[in-house]
Amino acid sequence: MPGAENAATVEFLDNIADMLEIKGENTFRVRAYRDAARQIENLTEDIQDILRRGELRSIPGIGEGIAEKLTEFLTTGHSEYYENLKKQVNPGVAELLTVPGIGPKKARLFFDALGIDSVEKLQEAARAHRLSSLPRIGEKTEANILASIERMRGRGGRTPLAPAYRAAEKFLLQLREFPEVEKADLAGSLRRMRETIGDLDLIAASNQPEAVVDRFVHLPSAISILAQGPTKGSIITSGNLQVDLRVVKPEEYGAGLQYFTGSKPHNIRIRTIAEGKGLKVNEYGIFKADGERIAGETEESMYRALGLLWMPPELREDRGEIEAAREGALPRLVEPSHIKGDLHVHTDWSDGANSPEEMIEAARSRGYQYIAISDHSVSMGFIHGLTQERIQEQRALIQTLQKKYPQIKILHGIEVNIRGDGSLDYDDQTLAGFDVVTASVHSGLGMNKQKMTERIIRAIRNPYVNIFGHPTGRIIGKREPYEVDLEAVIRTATETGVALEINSQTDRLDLKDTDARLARDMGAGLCINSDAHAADQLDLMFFGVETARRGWVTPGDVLNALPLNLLLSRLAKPGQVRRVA
Ligand code: DGT
Ligand code: CA
Ligand code: CA
Ligand code: ZN
Repeated sequence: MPGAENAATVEFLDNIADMLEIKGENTFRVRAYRDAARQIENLTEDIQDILRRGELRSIPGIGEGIAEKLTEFLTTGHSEYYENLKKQVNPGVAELLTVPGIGPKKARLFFDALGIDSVEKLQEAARAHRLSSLPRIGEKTEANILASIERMRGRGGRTPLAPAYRAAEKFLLQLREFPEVEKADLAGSLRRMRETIGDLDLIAASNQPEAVVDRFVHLPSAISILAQGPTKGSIITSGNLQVDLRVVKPEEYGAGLQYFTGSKPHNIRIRTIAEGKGLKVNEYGIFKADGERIAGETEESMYRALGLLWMPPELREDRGEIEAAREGALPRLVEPSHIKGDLHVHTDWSDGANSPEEMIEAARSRGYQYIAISDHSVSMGFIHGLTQERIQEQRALIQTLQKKYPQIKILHGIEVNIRGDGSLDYDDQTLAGFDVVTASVHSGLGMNKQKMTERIIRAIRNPYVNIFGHPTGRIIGKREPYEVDLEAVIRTATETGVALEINSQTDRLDLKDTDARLARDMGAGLCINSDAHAADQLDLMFFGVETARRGWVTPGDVLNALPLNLLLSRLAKPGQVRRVA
């Protein structure tokens, strides 16, 4: 793929420049490699094609020396010069470049002045305030370096979507208030709503980018500045998140938004399509060979210039969206406004924080048509799973509350535990008494794949089960999904009409995007639930919907996108006549 080969060449040249800089070579030589890298980054054509025509030297900034090295690299995948250069640089010093905010100049300074040749030693030196004793290194820089290293080491590096999104939204509100800012949006993985976020990317349109960056890096929530340049800034928040801001000209906003939203694989495909049409695409726009700019003000214009429809950011992962956009076959994705109710919320009758009435009021204030109070079942004794007696008491309470809240339909639901053998916590007669039954696995997670698959299939073949809760049991960053033949489960769910849940809890998002897509493709129904354990958690629904969107899910696939009358007929018990809408 042309994009990939060109990208590798850019990296090769930047690495050479880094090594030269660490060595303290003449700045003009360093700059020559950097300039060459930038030129290749902007090529509209495969560098191998240029090499084949013997025209490397026609690329501006590529002289004889660099052309020779490129030829060797591109024909053999190897460079004698670079290998030698690497040998001349202490590998520990090169490792310092992996710390955000440390470039070759600083790495060299730390090595020369303090003998620092590992990230470990750098951390020690920063802790002992030895860095700030150096010229041009202030206490603030020292603190930033320490924070960067701690971040690198501290966690796996990725933050769950919900907290990252909330933090980014606050920044966005502040950015939009800056007098120099015309518009601002999320970008990167956050705009694509990936389940975890590496760093937060924001983009703003302004004719005074420097002023915007300056305000941004000095926001009170920025505890340290990683980088501050004429068009970009990068900070760390008190919550230990990295936030990157790019500022582009208003007329280049669409191009910038498209580029910095990614994903990288999506952008590589976009660039390849452009190259096929003799066009060049970058963060400033789309250009003809003669330099004329034909798109860039809006994202739509960018995609249109390439013969594609605009596509929602959640789809931009190179998972078939480009073909669909070309053929006009993009899915009509589910939206938060399509959701008519929540079928999985807990109360203080089991492990929730709020009373049924508080949950009902919260659902009503969100404009829902229905809500299912759905606490845990009896085997979850340690969190007050409902006994037969308490089921009846709760049902009576719901009937009373229904009279008090006629505007919303209150369903009596249950999250019934799937036992080790696939039987359920209650007998059929008890299950038949609930309006909606969600069956979930909460124990015996270490079972082998065949047993687990049989267990789940038996459970969802129970005619009283409507929803299979958090189907893979994963906890993001903490627990892998249990071993299960998910396709066999989806097939059974499709046959029996059981909806697979997309659980919206921050650390679950289960089904995840690609599994939701699989379920949808296999014709299974889905149900997006908050699994709220407190009233404000009803808002987590948003992240479940976003996960569904990443799975190409349409409103027609979603049980709780149905209006109440259709939902009720779908939930009719076996033997009961299905109500006609
Ligand atoms: P993350 O931060 O790991 O959750 O993932 P992203 O997708 O937010 O990645 P990030 O923050 O490194 O970059 C933001 C976007 O900028 C990325 O989605 C696409 C674009 N981008 C960054 N570097 C490159 C690159 O080398 N080539 C291309 N084509 N696009 C890039
Ligand atoms: Ca990012
Ligand atoms: Ca970034
Ligand atoms: Zn559960």
